[in-house]
Amino acid sequence: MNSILRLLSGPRQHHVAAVCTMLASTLLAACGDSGTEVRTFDVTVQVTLPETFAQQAAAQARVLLTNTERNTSDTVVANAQGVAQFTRILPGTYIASASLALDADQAFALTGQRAALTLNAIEPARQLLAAPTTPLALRLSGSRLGDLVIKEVYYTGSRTPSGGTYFSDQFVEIYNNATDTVFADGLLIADTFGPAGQINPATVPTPFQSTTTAVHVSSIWQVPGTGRQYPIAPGGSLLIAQDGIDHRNDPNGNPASPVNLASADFETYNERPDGRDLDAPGVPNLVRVVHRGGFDWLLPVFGPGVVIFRTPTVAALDTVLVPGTTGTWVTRVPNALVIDAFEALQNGNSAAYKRVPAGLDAGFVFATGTYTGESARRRVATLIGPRRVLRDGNNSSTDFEIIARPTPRSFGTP
Ligand SMILES: [Ca+2]
Ligand SMILES: [Ca+2]
Repeated sequence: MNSILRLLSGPRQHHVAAVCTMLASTLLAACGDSGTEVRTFDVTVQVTLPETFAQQAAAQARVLLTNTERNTSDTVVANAQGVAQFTRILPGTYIASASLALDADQAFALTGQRAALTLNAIEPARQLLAAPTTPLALRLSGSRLGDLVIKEVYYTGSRTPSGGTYFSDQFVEIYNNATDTVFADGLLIADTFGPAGQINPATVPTPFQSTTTAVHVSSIWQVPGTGRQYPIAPGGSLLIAQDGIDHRNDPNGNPASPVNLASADFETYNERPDGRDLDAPGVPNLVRVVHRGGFDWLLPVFGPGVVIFRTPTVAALDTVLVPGTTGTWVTRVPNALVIDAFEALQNGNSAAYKRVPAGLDAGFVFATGTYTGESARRRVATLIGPRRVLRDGNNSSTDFEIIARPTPRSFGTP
């Protein structure tokens, strides 16, 4: 209506202005600077939340319609249906954008994660000469970064039909607990240094317990990729096998093993001259960054600590000699790099053996014994549509439970 006001001040165009004023009040029309009639129109914007959220309408989203020629913006707050209605829009080039800030409680209701979140959406500039026949659609996106969690660690191993021990069927499963795709490229995974409990009378806890700002790890493996090669969808997972075979049916396996890991995303292949670790051809290999220990990435069957972390300079991490040893080395990973941690100890009396700093993981789980086929699985906190949001209180005591059989890629009843 600014153009009409300007016209009203110009006496030469007085009668045109009068006509336009009448039109504006009845037909929602306006006048151009030249005095020719310019129709205004309404623009409807439909704002939706990310597909993985509990509901789709982005109520209370702040929607901006910016005229790029005049550099002016109109703001409308979306209604409960996520609809923002703009009126009396002049023809021109516009950018539609929206934002929505969710506090922790709002985010929890929509995503299952209690953390404040800001969502945004922006559309490329478009010419609007008349009311669009369909609402302009804006899909908000945004998520906390680094929402990968350790979903399951099957570390106890299994018994063979003749009562022997078997641990090549161990696996770690990493889960995308976020609302957006996370790329696993470059992700690092490592096991903590130190015993899981009073394994024998001489066993002592890790000497690194006094270090609360870093975790000390033995071996480090890395997901390959250049940045966007290994997507994990929300609610999806990355399955890392010690050996990527069907342990129940492979001649190198154990008919009594509880798992088939032939479709794992990755395996830890520890290439060595004696060929003791087999390279399953169908399962890609993690990058072996640092390997210290056995013929494969062997997690302690008494209970491992596992961390996932990221750093662009893994080679720059400190290598530390374990006090009291002459040749046992570990790598120091600052807590700040750690995305998630898990800890299992030998039994309920093993708290003194904790290896993961409490700032990363305040507790631990324990199985009933070794080679039991039991697995440690993170509990489901809530369901958002079909997507499970897993509990993430940085405390393995409450976040995890021991289940009777492993459940790779599922949450089935074991
Ligand atoms: Ca292997
Ligand atoms: Ca392989």
